[in-house]
This record gives sequence, structure tokens and C-alpha cells, in this order.
Amino acid sequence: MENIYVIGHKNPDTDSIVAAIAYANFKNKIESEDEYIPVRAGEINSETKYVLERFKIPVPELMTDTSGRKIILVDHNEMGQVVRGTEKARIFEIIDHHKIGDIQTSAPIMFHAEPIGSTATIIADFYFYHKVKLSKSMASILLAAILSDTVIFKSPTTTEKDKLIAEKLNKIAGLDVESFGMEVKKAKSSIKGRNANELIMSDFKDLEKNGYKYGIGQIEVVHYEEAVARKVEILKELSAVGASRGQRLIILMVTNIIEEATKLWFIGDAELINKAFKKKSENNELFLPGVMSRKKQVVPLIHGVI
Ligand SMILES: [Mn+2]
Repeated sequence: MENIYVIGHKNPDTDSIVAAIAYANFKNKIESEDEYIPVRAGEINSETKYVLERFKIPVPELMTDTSGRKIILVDHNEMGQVVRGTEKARIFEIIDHHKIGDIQTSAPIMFHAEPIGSTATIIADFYFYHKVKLSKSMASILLAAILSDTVIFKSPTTTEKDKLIAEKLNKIAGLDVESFGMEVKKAKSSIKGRNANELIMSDFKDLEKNGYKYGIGQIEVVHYEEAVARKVEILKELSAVGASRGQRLIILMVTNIIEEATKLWFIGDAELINKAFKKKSENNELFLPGVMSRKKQVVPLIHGVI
């Protein structure tokens, strides 16, 4: 019997944490040879805290170094998003819904990637496919993760499969999906009582293309006012965060989930931003109607011009 740790990305979001919990639980149910343990790669955000507390699921232990460990990666497959020591860990499996990144392994592994809205969708599908029983609380947190990552099915990353799996999960969870989704999103969208650094880092990704280092944070709001009132403070902190990470461009997406639009605030390379979005930014800001997804609507455009 060996311990195999299931871990999501740094700056974990709800999908990353729930995927680790649900996949470890799934593996423990279908095999008895090893012990699968969910762990987290960082502090959980307010949304994840709300979801786990509501369904009485314990917060996974923190693991900041995986060297020498046996691990399974969920919800990421890029070296920029792993914790320390991963190059010295043994990766057994990867389950993800992002583009294929730069992780290399020394042995063949199970690598399951699908271009869909959330890792939770893939994992819930495993339960259904293998007819493994899902408890009400496990079905509920998987549903929460799908609603979180797809922004209640509004994000362009949403697929029919996400909706279908969510529907199947809700046969067990028995929730009002739309209002449950709003409750989940609202748990994260409050910016009151959080300093600029916490806002930027709450859902932040370090990115790199051809040696060009940049970073994108994202916050979701139900109206812009509160964030706009703090724009100067936030831009100042963006600048500090970028400098400390050696990034030439640093972005915060302020995404309005009701209006389905994003105010993109940034420090650095305005020319690159203008070129990527074919629009002229003003006062370190670009308004992007219809844009909600960092992965699908922002990163590819920036990579297109780097
Ligand atoms: Mn995800």
C-alpha cells in the first residue's frame, strides 16, 4: 500500500480542489492496492471554502513540495502551475481540460485531456461510466465546480457534455442549479475586505511564451462599481506583483458575470495588448464585451502576438 497524492494547480480554484477530492475518492473506490489522498497546492479561495463548508467536505491538506512523491495532476499540465519538487516526483496520471503544456514524464502514464468546461466534468463522467456510486455531497461539490469553471454555463468554454453531466449530477444533488450557481459565484465575487494583492492573486496564472513572461489574474464581479473605485490601488499592486515575478506584462481581468464582459486592466506592454485585441487601450484598460474566459478568449490572443 502506497500513498498517491492527487493535486491541482497552484492558486487553486474550486475545480482544482474538487477534482482532487473527487478523483482520489473515485480511485479509492475502484482499487484497493494504494491509498489516494487529495492535497491542495495553496490556500483555498472564498468560493471553495463556501462549497466545502456547505457540503461538510474537509479541506485537503496543503502540499507545497512533491519531490519524491507519487502524484496525479488534475486541472493542469504545465510546469508553471505545479508546486516545488514536481520535476522530482513520479507523475502517474494527468487529468485536465487545458491545452497540452510542457510536462514531461520518464515513464508512460495515463493522460486524459478533454476540451471541455471543467475537470470536474471529466471526473464525474468517470463515476457514471464505471457505475461508481456518488454520494449526495460529492455530486454537489462536483456540480459546484462545473458551475464555477463554466460561470454557470455562460463561459464559451462550456460544452454540451458539461451541461449533460451537470444534469446527471443534479439528479443526485437535488439543487436548483441556476440559483446554486449564483450562490457559488457570489461567494467569490465579493471584493470587500480584501486587499489589492489578495484580489489579484485569488485566481492568478503565471504564463510564458517564447521566453516572454507574463501573468493574468481574474476576479468575477456582479457589478463593476466596487472594483472601479479601487482601480488606482489595484494598478499599483499589479505593477508590484509584475516586478516581483519578473513579468513584462501583468493583467487583471475584472469579469462581470451578469453583463458577460471583462474590463482588462494591465501594467506593461500596452502595444502588445492593443495588437492582441485589435483595440486601443486607454488608461491601462481595455473593455472587452463578451469576454469571460482567460483560457479561451485572452491567452490565445496574447500568444498570437508574442
Ligand atoms: Mn478547471
